[in-house]
Amino acid sequence: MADIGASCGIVFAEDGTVKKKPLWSDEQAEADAKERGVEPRPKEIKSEIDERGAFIRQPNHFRTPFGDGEGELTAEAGRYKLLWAKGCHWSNRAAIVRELLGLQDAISVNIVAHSGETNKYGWGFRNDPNHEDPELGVKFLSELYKNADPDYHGRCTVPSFVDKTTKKVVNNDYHRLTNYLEVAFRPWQAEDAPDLYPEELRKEIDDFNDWLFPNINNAHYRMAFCQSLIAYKEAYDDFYNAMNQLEERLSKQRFLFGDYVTDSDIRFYVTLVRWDTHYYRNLGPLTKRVKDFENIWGYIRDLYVIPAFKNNTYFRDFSRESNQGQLFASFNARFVDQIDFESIFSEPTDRARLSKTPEEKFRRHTKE
Ligand SMILES: N[C@@H](CCC(=O)N[C@@H](CS)C(=O)NCC(=O)O)C(=O)O
Repeated sequence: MADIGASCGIVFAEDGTVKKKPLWSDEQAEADAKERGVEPRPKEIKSEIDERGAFIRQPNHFRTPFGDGEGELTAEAGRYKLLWAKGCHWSNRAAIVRELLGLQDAISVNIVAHSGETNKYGWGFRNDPNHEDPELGVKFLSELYKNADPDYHGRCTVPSFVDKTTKKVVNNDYHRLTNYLEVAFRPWQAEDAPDLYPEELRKEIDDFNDWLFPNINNAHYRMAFCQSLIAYKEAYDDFYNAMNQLEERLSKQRFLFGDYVTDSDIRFYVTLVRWDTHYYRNLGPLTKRVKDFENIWGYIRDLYVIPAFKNNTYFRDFSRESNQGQLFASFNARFVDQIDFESIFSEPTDRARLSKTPEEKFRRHTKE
């Protein structure tokens, strides 16, 4: 694993010690933004709240699919770059899938982080020399959105799939992005790449993912951004009802669709690993930790130890918090470096007993 540059601007060595602190002060970010005509990021608690105080997420703006149809994007090796952020589970999905499928040579990658100290201008290339993506020559993610649509005024979000030839975001549709990597980018996958989206299961997986989105994936945001207790309670109940159902489902089978990891498992995993470590801080008292769901907790560990999952799960980066000067510093602000996340999540599980192929977590494509 290379340097794990934190979105808070600190870079940690493998052993957790601080190596260096790249500076991107607010003053510098302000000057960079001015030079590039970049506007401040809009705030979701202003523009994405309905009359009941509930959080209504902005729609994804760039949704042209990858495929062979007219007007569709052409899958190609060497042309696209995936931009994602360590804290962001929407984009973490694509980072895991890219690696699971062996698409590292076909699709390049970079990790964005807060611009300046206060992120006034949204995601930027904080961890790169001169705060500039070396392949794209931009400092802020919003430059790539503006290149693609000068009239775009929403939040500029990850995942962003960027065409390096035009320096435009071509797709930010996290609902489908992993499916494009799984299907349209099949020719560039590793020879023994797993089949995460088997053809005969696609309808079932899509339906399941549509259910997972409001009840699990977006539940934290519904709870954390909402501005009324009624909306909070709705999201809270949806989350725990869904967790109870999934706990039951995973008592009988190793993964969500049986013996092999599918696209849905990645979507569930990226939300779950952030719950007890990161999300809980913005929520009120909780019924249960994720760790208290016996089957789900074993299931997360079974996934975590797969290298593509582990390599793209940056616990310390997304759990870190600094709240100096306040009377009570948060638990994570005080203890994040003393928590051995990696060991906790690597504790052995007995989940293999549920599978007819205990040694194999993936269904492989049949040879054509
Ligand atoms: N594209 C979706 C979801 C992706 C998303 O919200 N990503 C977050 C990180 S988890 C992001 O990039 N936020 C940047 C910002 O709001 O400035 C949206 O527009 O709501």
